[in-house]
Amino acid sequence: MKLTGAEIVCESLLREGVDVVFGLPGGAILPLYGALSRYPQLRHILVRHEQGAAMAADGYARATGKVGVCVATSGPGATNLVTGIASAQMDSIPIVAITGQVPRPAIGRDAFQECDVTGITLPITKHNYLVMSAAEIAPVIKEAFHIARTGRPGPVLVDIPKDVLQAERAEFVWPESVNLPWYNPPQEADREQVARAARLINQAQRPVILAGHGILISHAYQELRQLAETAQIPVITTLLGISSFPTDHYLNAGMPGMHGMAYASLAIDNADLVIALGMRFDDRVTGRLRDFAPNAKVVHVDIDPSELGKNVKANAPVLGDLKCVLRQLMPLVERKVRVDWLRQVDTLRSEHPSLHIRDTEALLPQFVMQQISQLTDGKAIIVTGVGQHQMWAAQHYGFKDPNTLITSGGLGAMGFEVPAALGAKVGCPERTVWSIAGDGGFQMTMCDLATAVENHIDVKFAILNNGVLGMVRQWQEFFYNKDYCATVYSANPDFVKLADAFGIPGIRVKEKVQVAAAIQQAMATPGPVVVDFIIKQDENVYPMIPAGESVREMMEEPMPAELRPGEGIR
Ligand SMILES: Cc1ncc(C[n+]2csc(CCOP(=O)(O)OP(=O)(O)O)c2C)c(N)n1
Repeated sequence: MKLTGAEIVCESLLREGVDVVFGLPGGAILPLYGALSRYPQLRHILVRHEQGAAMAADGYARATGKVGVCVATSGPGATNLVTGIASAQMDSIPIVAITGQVPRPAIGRDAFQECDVTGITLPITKHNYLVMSAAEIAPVIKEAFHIARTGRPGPVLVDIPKDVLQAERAEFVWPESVNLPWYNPPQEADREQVARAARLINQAQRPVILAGHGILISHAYQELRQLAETAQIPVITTLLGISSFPTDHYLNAGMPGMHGMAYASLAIDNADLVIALGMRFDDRVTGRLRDFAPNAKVVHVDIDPSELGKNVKANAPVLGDLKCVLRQLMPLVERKVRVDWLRQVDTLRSEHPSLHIRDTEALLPQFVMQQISQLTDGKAIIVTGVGQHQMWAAQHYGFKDPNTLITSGGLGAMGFEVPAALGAKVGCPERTVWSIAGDGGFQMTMCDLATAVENHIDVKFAILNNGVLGMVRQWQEFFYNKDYCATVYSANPDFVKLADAFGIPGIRVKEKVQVAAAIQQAMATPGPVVVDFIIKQDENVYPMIPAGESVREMMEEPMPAELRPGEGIR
């Protein structure tokens, strides 16, 4: 029996195991919505802005490990997806975006709501397609999912003209396999490359592991732990690598870089070997490249050949899937006891207590994060926006399980926290999900509170409300002579009343003593809840390595009296 293009899309999504799509309709994509209503197995979650659809698909993908799907109409619908797609590309997240396009005869005529979305998204997708016949839809969708989820994952966009969705019928044939001779993501690594890496690891006196997002993507947590424990190597996790190694493990040496723990950056500075696993030497990690890990040789394992040597030249580059490579590597790695080096890292940790929270009356955001961590036992999924709160969440939440920090690391897109949290909760309904927002980012996508209410998505929305674009304010304080131009939000809405307007509870917290009770109340209340924490406005994130500088220029918070040797104890 012949099906319409729209029906073929639905059948194909079902074959790919899709059970939920995030989207918002419009003219060019309407035929797909006409078909969707006949496919109740495909749950459609109607967002309030297409950026939310892309980011929800991203959150869903990160939380579940499956491909997230978003749908938008042509023109403005498609362009509204762009920030979410770019974020997914930077962070290697598998999503498939399906967009409607104007009918084939109208393409290239500046038709109403026409835009060249394959052109626009070419540099921010792993691959994209303009599908010009109904017969191509099934093979294209099969390929799109395959490309999105394999190798280094990433977003794939499928643009389908309205008449292909609606008017054309074709036989639905689900291909048995994909035929992509040009696309062969590596699995096992070359044995000589692995042997060279093993030799460097065995020879090293002061090695550190820099664990990135690749550990999570390739499910290599056990292998990472085995390597670290066997060779007694401290594990430093990048922002996107957080939760790939338990925070409370004795070998966890924190997060490096611009707002990482001082001891992590200093450990890299002292190391004689950096073992970089599935990370890309982002500038927020390395600072000034010529001063990064000045005494270290480098082993770099990655699945993407373009990452090897891109920012940091490796003495032992290894191309392959991390899980496979670590399994190849382990039999070659010698068991070690490294008393001196681990003691040195411990000394750095006690001399640079980056995670100490000052004992003050003021409501500090670090304290709020620490309380959320304790009251969720480190087992919630934490979805952040971008800014100071993102760094406080990364620093002060004690992540126990893999894939539990969801954040826009590469693109750094404010507004990610609300929709991505919705996607995470839809994907993992059994888990507690906290969205951690700044008052700035929250206002970018808070319209999707309605999506939470309408679809009964039980996310707890914390706002670390400082009344400013905090991270930018901090840069102005440090680097722009305290010229606070355009960073003060003097007319924020009342977020408790706002929650009420959406029909959900809102709790305001102004005092330290109210924090724990508010968190508990939010978690005891079924359904979405907003908690507005009014935090100290001018609190800064420490440590800070200024952009383009090195660990030598790191700004640390002055050591509090209670931690100074010989002081504080009377
Ligand atoms: C979409 C977008 N626009 C601008 C920025 C630049 N930016 C980075 S952090 C930040 C401030 C964030 O403010 P808020 O969400 O209130 O969080 P806070 O830093 O106060 O915790 C801005 C404007 C960005 N990252 N993303």
